[in-house]
Amino acid sequence: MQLFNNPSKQDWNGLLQRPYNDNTAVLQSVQSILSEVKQNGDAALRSLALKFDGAELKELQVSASEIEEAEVLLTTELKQAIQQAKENIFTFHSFQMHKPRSVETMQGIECWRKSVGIEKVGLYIPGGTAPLFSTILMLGIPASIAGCKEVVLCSPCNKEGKLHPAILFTANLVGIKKIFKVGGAQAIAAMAYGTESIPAVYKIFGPGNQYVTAAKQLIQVSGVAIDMPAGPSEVCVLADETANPAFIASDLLSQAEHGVDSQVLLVSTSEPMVQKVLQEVKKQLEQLPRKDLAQKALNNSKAIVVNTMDDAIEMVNEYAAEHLIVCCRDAEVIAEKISNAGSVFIGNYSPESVGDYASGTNHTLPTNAFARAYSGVSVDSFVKKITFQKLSKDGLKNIAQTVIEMAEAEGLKAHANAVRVRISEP
Ligand code: HSO
Ligand code: ZN
Repeated sequence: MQLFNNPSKQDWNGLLQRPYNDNTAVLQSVQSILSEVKQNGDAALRSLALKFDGAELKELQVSASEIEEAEVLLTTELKQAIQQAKENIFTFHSFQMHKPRSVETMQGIECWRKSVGIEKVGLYIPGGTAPLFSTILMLGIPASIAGCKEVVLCSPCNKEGKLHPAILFTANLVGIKKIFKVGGAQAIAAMAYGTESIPAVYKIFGPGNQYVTAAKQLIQVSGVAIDMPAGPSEVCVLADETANPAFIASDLLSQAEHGVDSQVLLVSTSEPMVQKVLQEVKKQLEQLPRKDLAQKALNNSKAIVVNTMDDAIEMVNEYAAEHLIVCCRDAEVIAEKISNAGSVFIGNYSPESVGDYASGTNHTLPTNAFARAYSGVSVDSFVKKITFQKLSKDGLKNIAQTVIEMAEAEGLKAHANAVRVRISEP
């Protein structure tokens, strides 16, 4: 980690930049995969599974017996942990559902808005170096609370044509019936266009590598929505001299172990604290099985010391982290001043990993400074909101002049007439 001491404000912008990633080459190769799947459907998926996953697949869909087998392969402790996480995530997300409330804007004019679940959604769960079955909880639970009727899950299989048992167990636990052994850009294409066995969906969710991300970017032109623009995962820790260096180091490392392109930032008002954290990072890193990955991520990471807490807060708001951990005196007061972040973890006993797995909040969050304008995934992401209105004859009379006046001023006579014909009715 590189240390920066009191950089001038002019340099902040440069310091806080995420590394630029030119993905034009990726977009091109992904485009050809999308066309292949669009044209050849399941046959394309089978040949791509052979090419990229080394698997020869008869059936793309996971069978009921494979799900049963998966359950036996997991320890009781892991199943209980997943169950506990499910309950907490369910509790937190069910609070996001609200009954429609109707309002009378003028006498006789009633308006309301109702959330309706997106009928068909697709979830992408990466395989790769770590099978992120926790993401199934984060997407599958809000989808079911929202009332999505069809939930499709795609994830890449191994050479034996199998998905990780924890993926199958978790998907089954949250009621996902259609699970397919398809990964990468081809999975996104399949869920966007539909194939003989994979239904087309209206919105696609989930993290993935640069191919998956590029595919999600491209399929939007066909009218399929996506959860949010994605970039590598990141954490920012804001710490003063009261923080615990070992705790902070563990948080920085839990982000760094995700992948070589993970982003880690430490902002502090105390240089001695930063020095202690850097020592601790070295020490703890040695114990990690994924230390090579984590080390690479740390090489691109920064620790910045600033003079005042006000500057520190301004800096973390400018960075707009996916995860922000506040380890400071009066952490709660500081957290109130945060205007840009995906999810905030307050105080010394709120590590990011509890939010990653089990406290209840969602871990699908905006990266790459998108937290300035985007929210993380929630039940809202799985619904669209439809507005309704009902006017009585008197209600229409009450608003008639307003509408006629405006319609005529816009030169739209037919609009005015739609009101006139009704109020002039005997
Ligand atoms: N930190 C990741 C989520 C995750 N962590 C899954 C562990 N498993 C992105 O928020
Ligand atoms: Zn994580």
